[in-house]
This record gives sequence, C-alpha cells and structure tokens, in this order.
Amino acid sequence: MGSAVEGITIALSKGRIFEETLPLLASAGITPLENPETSRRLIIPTNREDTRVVVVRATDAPTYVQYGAADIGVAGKDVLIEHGGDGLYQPINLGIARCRMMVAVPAGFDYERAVRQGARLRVATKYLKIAREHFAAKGVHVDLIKLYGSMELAPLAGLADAIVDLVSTGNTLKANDLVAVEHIADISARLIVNQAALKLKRDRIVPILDALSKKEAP
Ligand code: PRT
Ligand code: MG
Repeated sequence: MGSAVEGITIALSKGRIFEETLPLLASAGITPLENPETSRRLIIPTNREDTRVVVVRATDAPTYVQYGAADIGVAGKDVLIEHGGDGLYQPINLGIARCRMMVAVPAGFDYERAVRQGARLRVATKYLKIAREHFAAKGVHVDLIKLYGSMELAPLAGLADAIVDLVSTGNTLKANDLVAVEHIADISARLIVNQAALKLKRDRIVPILDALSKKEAP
C-alpha cells in the first residue's frame, strides 16, 4: 500500500475531472491547496493534513486506486469500462464530466447502408473494449484500429471509415465534418475506492463517501 497507508490519497486527473470534482470535495471539507493547471507538482496537499491529491492521467486513475497507491479516485465510466473493475469499489455516480459514447462517420458516408450490406468497417478508437462489444452485439464486422487521441482525424486522413469517441457539445465533430450515427452509452464520472483501504480507513473514507453521495446524480 506504499506511502498511502497513513493518510488519504485521492487520484484526480487535471482538466474537467479536477475542476468538476473540486466543488464535491469542498462539500466533504477538502480543498486542494494548489491548482494542477498552473502547478507542476504532482502531489498536491489539501487543507486537511491527512489528505492529499495525486495528479494522474485520466486513464491511470483506476490503476492507482486498484493498487492502493491512491485510496480514492475519480474516473470516467469510459475509462472504467476499458480498465475493468479489479480491486475497485464503485459506489457513486458523481454525475460530472458527462458526455456520450458515439459512433461517428464523415458527413457523406452512408453508415446504415454499409451496415446493411455487411461491409467490413474500419473503426478507429481509443475504446477498443467498448467498440468491440458494441459492434459484436449488432453483428457488424469491424477492424478496430487503436488510437490514443484525436480520433476525429482518422476518417479525414483515410485511416478509418468510422470512429468511436466521446461527444459532449458536438463541436469537434462539426468542425471536422463528422456526424454521430449511433449512441453507444451515456458516460459520467464515478468515484472509485480501493477495497482494502475502505476496510482499513473506513472511519475517514466513509464520511467522504457520505458527503459525495449527497450530491449523487439521479
Ligand atoms: O486529454 P488527455 O489526453 O490528457 O486525457 P483524457 O482525454 O483521457 O482526459 P480528459 O480530462 O480529456 O477526459 C477525462 C474524462 O472526461 C473522460 O474519461 C470522459 O469520461 C470525460 N469527458 C467528458 C470527456 C468529454 N466529456 C469530451 N468531450 N472526455 C473527452 N472528450 C473529448 C472527446 O474525446 C472529443 O475529442 O472532447 C472532444 C469532443 O468534445 P465536444 O465538446 O467537441 O463534443
Ligand atoms: Mg482529453
């Protein structure tokens, strides 16, 4: 359990997760003392001496919590599906960082027709597991191409026929002449807790869960 044994360590990614988690932490009486957007420090103290925030990549939050390097973390449902739930307790839907997992194609591409005709689609995505399950359930044959970001570029550059990606405002799709053709899932961020930490540090973790549960999404 490393250095996390004594206090409470919370894993957050910078950007929308950090910003949208801040008011929730405040309701639990926790205020980080630095902003990861402007600070280069990866371990951020809080107003509570026994509580710190570690700044991780969004996709790494479940890993830190799974191994107990962080006791608590916040991760998108997308990240959790791809990671799998090993060693994680997922008690609360925080209802923040909301978006939709979608299939998108270039504006001129007749997706329905391609699917009807049983064409083999090339699909670029960061979300291999979600995409594989989605197309398998539909009985659509796909070649999945793993990317690490900027999925919107793939159809434009001729790498893929379609993408599976997150959409919130839809502005990125629009700016790249792509249209969403299928909704796969609604996504929001979840609180995750290390199962062993929940037992060993119950007295300190449960009040945090209680405070955040009061804000739980419907
Ligand atoms: O950005 P970075 O490569 O560092 O990491 P990340 O993309 O994994 O992290 P971050 O902070 O961008 O996202 C963290 C979590 O926020 C994700 O795991 C999602 O659960 C959630 N979330 C909510 C989103 C979005 N909305 C979102 N719009 N994650 C990504 N996007 C991207 C999307 O991939 C697309 O490129 O934003 C673009 C589309 O946005 P719109 O508004 O133009 O539709
Ligand atoms: Mg991002």
